[in-house]
Amino acid sequence: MTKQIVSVPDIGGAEGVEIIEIAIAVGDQVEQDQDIVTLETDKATMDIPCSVGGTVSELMVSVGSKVSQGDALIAVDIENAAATGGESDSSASAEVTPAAVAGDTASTSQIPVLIPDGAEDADVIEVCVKVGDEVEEGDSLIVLETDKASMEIPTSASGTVVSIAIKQGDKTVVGGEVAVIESATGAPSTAENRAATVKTAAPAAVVESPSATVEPSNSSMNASSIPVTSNASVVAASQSKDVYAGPAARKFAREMGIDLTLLKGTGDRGRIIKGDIKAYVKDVMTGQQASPAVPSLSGAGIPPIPAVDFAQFGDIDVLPMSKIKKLTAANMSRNWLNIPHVTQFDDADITDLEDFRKGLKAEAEKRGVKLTPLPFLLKACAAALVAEPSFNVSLHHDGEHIVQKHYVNIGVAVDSPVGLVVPVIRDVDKKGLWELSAEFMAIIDKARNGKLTSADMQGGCFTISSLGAIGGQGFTPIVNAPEVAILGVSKAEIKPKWNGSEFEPRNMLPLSLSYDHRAVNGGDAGRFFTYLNRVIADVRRLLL
Ligand code: CAO
Repeated sequence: MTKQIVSVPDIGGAEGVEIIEIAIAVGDQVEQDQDIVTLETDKATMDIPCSVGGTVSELMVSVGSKVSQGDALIAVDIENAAATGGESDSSASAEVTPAAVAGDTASTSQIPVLIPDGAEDADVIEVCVKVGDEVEEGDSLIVLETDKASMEIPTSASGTVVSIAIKQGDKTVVGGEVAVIESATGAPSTAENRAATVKTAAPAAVVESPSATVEPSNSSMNASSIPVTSNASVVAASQSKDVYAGPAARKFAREMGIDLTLLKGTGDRGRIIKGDIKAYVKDVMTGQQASPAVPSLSGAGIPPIPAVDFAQFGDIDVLPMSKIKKLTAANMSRNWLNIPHVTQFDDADITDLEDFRKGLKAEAEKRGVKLTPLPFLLKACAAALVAEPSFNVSLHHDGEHIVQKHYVNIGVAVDSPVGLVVPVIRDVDKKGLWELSAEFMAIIDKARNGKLTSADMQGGCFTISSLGAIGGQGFTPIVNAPEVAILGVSKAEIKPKWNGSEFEPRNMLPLSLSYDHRAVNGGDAGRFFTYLNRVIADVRRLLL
């Protein structure tokens, strides 16, 4: 095992350049040419690749450090020193300086890549390569953006980038040089070859009609076509132009198909780094981050709500939404748009239930639990789900099957300081009232203190959303997919009820049952709701 120091290569003479991102940590395996740090000058950002492959044993810099050529960045332990030259101090610049590769030799030629016709007067929004990079024919060198489209300018030759004549923020002119590629087997660097480069890269047709069917911007290209982004990507590209992110992060986002405007940067000054993109993708894959609400709505052909400048009407503050609030908003939109909801209303008579509950208060106190109506409702809903299994289902994702569940897990919507969360209580049908009350209290406490794990919120069959302690006569709850139904509970009130001979004061609990009409029909819902109300009205039925 040999330790090698990786240092700052030739960075064009820039001194004291700030490190704005470190992409690796001690213990990481790095490969040769893998980007390890990103530097930022007042003009551009650049990724510094590792000159060797191995295990990172030490970080010699941190975000905010100022570095110049030759400064040590990291130490790397390598298995076989001979394989990488066996030097104890390897400068990353050795292999990548323009000086080292410039100039024609007998076996190489230098091929300039120029701005083609039709790509003039565009903004350079990204430079995808750096001096020293190995590129394949068709790889993108730069990304341009006009007010109509974004497009990538590919290299027409494979080889090493020996110079880059353009930088982010530049405006393009036809024939302007983008970069020079040194090609081992390339054609000679002649005027004829330059013309060929322009000709094969000419994007005029696609640039003039950006809505035409085109390859996605991140696909690899051949030299005879320059893909522009699809309409959707054009929107994303123009939005992401204002995002604070470096070329490497932008390139990575394009590869992953991520719209950078949806991310919050954790880098210096809010800069989006690759780690933010990875975390976003992970959240989406694990369901902790829903697909963005607004873009998906627009994508579904629903006209977006126009932006309004509220400040013109009076003083305002624009406050950030918590992660949970954003997630709830996206989930609600998704569920509201996907699920054909029906909501049925009824009042359950809880006069006897309340007498029973109040009679248990002293015992509840002794047991250290607070007995609200909710554990009774949990028990009653579990009984109804068992009695009417047509409600204990989910739609299969293939859209052709129904998943019949033989377990009874019920979620309870909790209004927590960070937003609305729905922890799930498992096997409600198998638990007694005291056990349920204790578990209910514990999970509410967890929810209100932000301690819920994603496992606590998974696996529900049905949800209860109670605004009973707050007020209101009824509401239409939104089904919490993939569940098929949700019970809304409002504030109980004494109402006159006709008993056949006279009006009696009864304690009535307004309930609203929303269900997914794709999975459940009105008859099933009517039977479920009637059964539920009967059990609530006479909790002795829970024993049957
Ligand atoms: N009618 C009248 N009183 C009620 C009631 C009802 N339906 N439900 C509860 N109460 C009473 C309780 O009995 C308790 O009074 P006592 O102390 O005298 O017994 C009091 O209101 C306070 O109850 P609580 O809030 O401590 O407990 P809870 O079990 O009723 O509710 C919870 C717990 C977590 C459901 C609730 O706090 C909550 O967060 N609700 C919000 C849910 C929400 O936001 N849903 C989204 C709506 S849109 O889909």
